[in-house]
Amino acid sequence: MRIEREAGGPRRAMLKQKTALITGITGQDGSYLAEFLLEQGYRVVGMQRRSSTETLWRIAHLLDKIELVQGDLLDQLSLIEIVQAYQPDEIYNLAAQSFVPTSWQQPVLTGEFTALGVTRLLEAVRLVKPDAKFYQASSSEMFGKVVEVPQNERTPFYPRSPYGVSKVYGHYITINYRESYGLFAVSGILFNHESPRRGLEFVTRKVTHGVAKIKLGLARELRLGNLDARRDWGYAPDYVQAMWLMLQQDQPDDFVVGTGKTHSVRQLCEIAFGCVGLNWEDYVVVDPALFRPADVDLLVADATKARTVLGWRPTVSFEEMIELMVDADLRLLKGEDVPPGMVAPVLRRGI
Ligand code: NDP
Ligand code: GDR
Repeated sequence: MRIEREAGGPRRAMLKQKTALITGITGQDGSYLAEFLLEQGYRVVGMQRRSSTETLWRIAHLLDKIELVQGDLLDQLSLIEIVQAYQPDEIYNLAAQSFVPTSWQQPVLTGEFTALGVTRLLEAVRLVKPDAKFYQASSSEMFGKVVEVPQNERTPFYPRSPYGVSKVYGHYITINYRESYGLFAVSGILFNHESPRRGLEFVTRKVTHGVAKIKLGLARELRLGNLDARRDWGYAPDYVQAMWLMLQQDQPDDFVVGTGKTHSVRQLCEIAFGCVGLNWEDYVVVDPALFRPADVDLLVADATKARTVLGWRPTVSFEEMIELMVDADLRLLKGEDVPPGMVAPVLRRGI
């Protein structure tokens, strides 16, 4: 718990609990960030969009500790009303259409959520709570067809998907509101980060879940796209701490966050199948339908600034993370106890 003392000395001292608003609280990062902020003593308010189906499985274990409010990045007034009602000290904008392939199928909607949604939320902050600190979830996908290796805060962007283009917009509008209106608005350029809570469509989880299914005799092959793509993959719980650290600085600034190590999808397969004593080449099938119209070939972070200014460091290696994800997926499919926030209702039924 962070304690702030008022003028008047210890006798008048009082606890001032900070309020954090998280958009995208039902997503992978939102769930870990909510856990982390609760541990720091925050009042946590999560914005959830209306859905006819259950989306709360990642935060089911937190529901009696957080407050949920309905709102949507597409709806300006809902954002203004939420900021007005909760008066947050810190706002973490994690909501987005975050799956890169979908951004080619729904480029306009991706732009509405992932690009213009940032402006809508910044407008709410500017109008209602300009002293709130604002975090924008920017992405290494902005570097795209990289112009230098490794990538840091000064590396020029070259996005390769409608998603990447939308994130570049979100990044610059955040900086623009900082410079135009003096908001404490920061952009965290986070490289890929994964966990047992990762959506099944993303490649790490697709592989660890696929390995578990094959090991248990529930599948015979795993279909993948580009095995040569290289990513700087870290562990999601480490990354939400970097988000928080950015908002605890005296001055707003932007930071690259990543491990500085890169692996190919092929190496990911080798390690994940190796965890259960199988040879990946016996099971992986390359499916041309899974290749992207334009891919990002190589990402690797130079996170020197985050290390020196924020004191941030990753704590879990790529190999350790893949092992814990394979283990969690094996447990899930065997019906054993799994880490909190992992069990989607649909998976519990074994689909
Ligand atoms: P997820 O896809 O797991 O979560 C996305 C969240 O956004 C969900 O809670 C989703 O709600 C919500 N959302 C989507 N559209 C809207 C909308 N119109 N209004 C309100 N909420 C909406 O993403 P991650 O947790 O992995 O990522 C968090 C953020 O960080 C995203 O912005 C992503 O682009 C970015 N990022 C992620 C990285 C990663 O490696 N994970 C790396 C760099 C950036 P619902 O449950 O209803 O679908
Ligand atoms: P990415 O993650 O696009 O980097 O975006 P994803 O896991 O989807 O892809 C990583 C790389 O793996 C290759 N790949 C496959 N990808 C998927 N999803 N499925 C496959 O079958 C497959 N086969 C090969 C891809 O071509 C790609 O090169 C993630 C998201 O979380 C974004 O929201 C975030 O901004 C970035 O990470 C940083």
